[in-house]
Amino acid sequence: MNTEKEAVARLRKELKLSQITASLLCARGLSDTAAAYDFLNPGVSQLHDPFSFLDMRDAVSAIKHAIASKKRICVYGDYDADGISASAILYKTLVQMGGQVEVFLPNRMEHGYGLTMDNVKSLQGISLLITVDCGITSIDEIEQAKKMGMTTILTDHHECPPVLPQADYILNPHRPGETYPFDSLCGAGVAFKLAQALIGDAALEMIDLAALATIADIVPLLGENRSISALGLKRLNEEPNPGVAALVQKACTKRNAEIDAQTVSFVLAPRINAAGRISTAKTAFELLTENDEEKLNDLAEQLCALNADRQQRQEKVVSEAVRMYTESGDPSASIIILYQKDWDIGIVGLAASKIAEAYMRPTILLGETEPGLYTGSARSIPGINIYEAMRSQAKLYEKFGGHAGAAGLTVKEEYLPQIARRLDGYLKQAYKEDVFRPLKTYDFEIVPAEINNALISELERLRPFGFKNEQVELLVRGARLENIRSIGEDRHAKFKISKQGREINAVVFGTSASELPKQADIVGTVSVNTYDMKPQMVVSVLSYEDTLLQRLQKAKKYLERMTAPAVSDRQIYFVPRSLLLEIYAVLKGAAERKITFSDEADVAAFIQKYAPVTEPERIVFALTVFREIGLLEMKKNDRIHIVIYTGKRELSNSRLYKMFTSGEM
Ligand SMILES: [Mn+2]
Repeated sequence: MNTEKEAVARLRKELKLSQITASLLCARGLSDTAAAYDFLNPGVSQLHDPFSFLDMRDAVSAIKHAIASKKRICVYGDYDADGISASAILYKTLVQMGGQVEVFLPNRMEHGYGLTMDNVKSLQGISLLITVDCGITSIDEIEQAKKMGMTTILTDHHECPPVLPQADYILNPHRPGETYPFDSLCGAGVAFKLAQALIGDAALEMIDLAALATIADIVPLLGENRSISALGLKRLNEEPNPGVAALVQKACTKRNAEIDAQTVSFVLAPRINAAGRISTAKTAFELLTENDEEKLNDLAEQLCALNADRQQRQEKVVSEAVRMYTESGDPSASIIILYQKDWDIGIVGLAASKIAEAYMRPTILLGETEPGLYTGSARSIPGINIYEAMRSQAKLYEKFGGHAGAAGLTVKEEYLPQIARRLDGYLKQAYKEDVFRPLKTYDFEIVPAEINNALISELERLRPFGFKNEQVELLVRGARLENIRSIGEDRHAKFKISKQGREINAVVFGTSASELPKQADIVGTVSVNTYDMKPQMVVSVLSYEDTLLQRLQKAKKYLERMTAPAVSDRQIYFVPRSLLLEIYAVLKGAAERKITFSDEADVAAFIQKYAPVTEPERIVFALTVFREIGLLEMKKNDRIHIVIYTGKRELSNSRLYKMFTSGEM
């Protein structure tokens, strides 16, 4: 067995890499030279043979036959960026081949996700039905299509249920016994493989759409997906689909900035998704398939407006969900399940990701679609397979499907409390507690002297970054922060990181100059600043140990200024009644024994020692609540004396406690 060190040395030598890049590749599981080489050189040669799919040859002949005999073909897609891109790829391919093609995109509000019975019944006169990004769970609907005389080709990438629909041909990399060598394609990735099988290299002209969907659908950016996204991003920058180009023009404020995976995730995909979420996916489909410039500009504008609307609706669901959770959620439960009659089912998935991220819990949010029937989305956190977890309760859903990271479901209202309890039980049994804590990770520890443009351009070769191939985060431990200057109306700051006599420029967003410490462990990404072409670090995490007293003072100030608890405040500050009682007992003991303290940190340390609470922020919360209800006074002469007042007190008389719990009273 080779040791890690030997592997790093071998990669350095054989691929002429720096120590840092070679170590990074090994740490990401690419210690084999050939695998590392492929990773660094994504390209057409790494696209697999589409005919490795079990049913590809037969599916291709069925399609060619339908085209030759002038039969009507329906591409049945989906309303998200993946389903829309998949539909666009196949539509363009079939039109190019001379096919009579129509596209059906279900409407989220009217029909819901995927192939539905009513929609299939509406496809009178269709001879060949090809699903993209959906269909793998639609047993009855495929049967119906066949009854109506359709030949059916099912292309999908979702997990396969135990019994598959009796489609004529199935292209799904997850299908049991499938011979295709890569199982993480997105729906548009599968459609792209079909296009390759049908028209060969001409399909490469649509690889930008496949890349867009691959990034938007959050499939791992590894293996073939890495080549698809790298090639597709290159095309997006050089010769993009005209609709995407129009959207970039409207949506991207920075002229001529490179379109990278982050632009796709944060700018393009949300706008394409917005169409299906709150209006009709048709708008986005047209954008990807039209050519008329004027029409494209109009469509791009519509998508930007829909996206603004989507953001607003999302804010509403998020803030209501936060309120419900902080008021009556159980912080010890390992999953958050919330539902409201009027929640927009096009939005709940996005809102669920925000809640999951904020509280580090898998989250399911649902809205009512029919009386007593709820439809919603689950979003997971890293390390938890939500699909597996939810599948353990499959009998309780009307409809269910998804992946490790996200799932969708339809369920009767009466089952929701039971589902919440059972999923909590399942997750507690299946996972260790530490998956519920936020990760603070970095890839490599470095000193400023090692950061230079050569290293940065080597690290660039690991792009595109995204799911399962995250941005490279570097740690500079014990760095001094010098020349701190505020930028952007003091919302952000610029400074120099210095260590061992060498320094580099750094910038931090969302932290003002006055909040920065003199010294910190800094985790961030490195890039070349386009203004001066010098390396700079974009800081993602600044961690520095405040003294206990500093943390207490900060917490006190923060709580004094608070008017409504923010998303994460409950986890940091809130102390429930039972724990308040324990802290109270400890303070009462100190008062009775006439123990005095040198300062507030000394009081906090005493509480930490005798009560089951360690975080200074929570101690400040407890002390503030006691003061507010007139239970406690801390008298300060040269030392602090604790004075406890007796008599009945109501927690509801505490402004702070009430703010965190107003729904429970
Ligand atoms: Mn998909």
